[in-house]
Amino acid sequence: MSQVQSAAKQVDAVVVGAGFAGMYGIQRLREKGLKVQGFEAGHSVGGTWYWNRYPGARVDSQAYIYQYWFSDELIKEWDWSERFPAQPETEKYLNHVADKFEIRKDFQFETKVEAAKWDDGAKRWTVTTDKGDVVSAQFLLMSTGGLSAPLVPPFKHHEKFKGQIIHTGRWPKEGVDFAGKKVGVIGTGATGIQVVQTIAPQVGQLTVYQRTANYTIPMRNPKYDDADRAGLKAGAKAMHKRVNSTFAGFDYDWQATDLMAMNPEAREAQLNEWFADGSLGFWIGSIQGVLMDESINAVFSDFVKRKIRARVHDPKVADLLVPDDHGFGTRRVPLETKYYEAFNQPNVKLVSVKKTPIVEFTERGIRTTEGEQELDIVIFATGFDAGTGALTRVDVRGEGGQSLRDDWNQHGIHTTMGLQVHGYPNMFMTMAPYSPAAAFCNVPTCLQQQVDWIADCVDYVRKTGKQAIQPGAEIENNWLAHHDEVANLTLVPKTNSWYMGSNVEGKPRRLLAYAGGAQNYRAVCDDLKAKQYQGFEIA
Ligand code: NA7
Repeated sequence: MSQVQSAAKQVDAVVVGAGFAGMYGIQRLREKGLKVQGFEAGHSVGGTWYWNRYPGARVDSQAYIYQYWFSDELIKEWDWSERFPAQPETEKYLNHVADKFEIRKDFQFETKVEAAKWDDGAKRWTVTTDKGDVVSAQFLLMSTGGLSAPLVPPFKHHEKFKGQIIHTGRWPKEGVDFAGKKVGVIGTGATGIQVVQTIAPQVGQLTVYQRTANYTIPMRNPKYDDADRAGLKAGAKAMHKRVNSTFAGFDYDWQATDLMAMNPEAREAQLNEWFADGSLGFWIGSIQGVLMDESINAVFSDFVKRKIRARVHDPKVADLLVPDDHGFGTRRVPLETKYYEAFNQPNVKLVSVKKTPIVEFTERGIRTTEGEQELDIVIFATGFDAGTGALTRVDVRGEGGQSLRDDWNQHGIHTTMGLQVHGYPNMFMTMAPYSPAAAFCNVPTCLQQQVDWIADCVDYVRKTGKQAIQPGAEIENNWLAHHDEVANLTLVPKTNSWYMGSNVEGKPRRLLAYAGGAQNYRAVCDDLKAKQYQGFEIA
């Protein structure tokens, strides 16, 4: 053991991040008898649902599939208020879980992990934090979130602006008063859309800076009554089984409908029926051809464009809000509520930064090629360095002192099923690239599956008296080849978005999420476990 390690606090596993996955990681690893130490930068649990407290933040998955399955008692006692709960409710749920299962006692909050270094001799990780902690652990679980490293584009003279600048992913706990204010929102992804539709009725004046128009689906969000809740709770077991068996971890799945064989009226009626569900079911619960076949995709794209256009009064504004450079569903499809109606308000202005780019920030606001707009507050809804950002912002050093950041920069991002990386023994990840969890999944479904697999793998290593496990180079290369093959069967790589890493300058362009289906991914993971991690190096 090195000197650093002997002086360090000794645990079996360090868990980084107290979001959905990290909390469950603590729970599962404890059950396996491990002594765990969690670290979380926020001052409480929640992860995404702690940081993203911007106005309008809300899940796009139905409440009763956006939860933990490990405790029947928890399912029975927790009452969701509506189909798509807002951020405070999900945060409250996660706090309730943390209290009930005493998750907090194993977490140190307001503490950022700065570095994690693998010791080849001791076969342990040394984890250091910004608070001076040094912890030695056999296993490291990086449950750092797939959408948790905020991106702030380098706008010229950003620092000159005298007003307030806020990134949605770092929203102030005390809230923001918009009354009478001139507000600018940059970005119109799932987040920007939620912000705009929520603050449009509150602000003095709103200017929305849009680069790419997105396809959307109107959210249908009924409140649940006691009878709804009782029914959903009674069906929880079946629902759990169902979400584990579908392509994207939702309760809906691809249908066998032959849309293209229908006459135009029947086709329109079918599309309307899917659309009316008011969920992502129109996208990933319709037909798989929407993601695979250009002509089917064009039918969906045309349908949604017509729906958008019909809601916007000014045809020139509608022209800007209708996507013109990609097909439906090839980037994340946000659910919206009265988003388009916001642009019918006289105090809301849409600026296409494709047509009139942002030149610079000024003391008073933002200057585009069209002129200066005075602003009191600028909201950056500019997204995240998805999949990798939270991992590479920590100085992770694997075998031989290899830096994960440099490794991925030099050799491209590589993982085995988003669970481990060759060269980084005993480091496990959730929501990392090349698993469905990275994007194509109802996140809690895939996170729980990943954490279960990780806990079993760790348990296997311990029970067999071994010290370390990592994927071999061959299995990793095979997974990447399979990942690429499946990705290229879809239309997604044709479009730029965080799915492809193209929102981050210099990031290698490759589909972040495994597109072969969450249920198939689960089967591959189960098979690996059954075959005692064949293809992995266990020492
Ligand atoms: P997204 O989906 O990455 O959206 C970010 C938005 O910010 C998007 O409209 C971007 O335009 C825009 N953006 C980014 N940089 C710039 C610059 N420099 N200038 C103008 N506009 C810019 O992030 P979200 O937070 O909305 O959503 C992330 C996920 O969280 C979401 O998919 C859900 O899964 C939950 P672009 O489209 O790149 O042209």
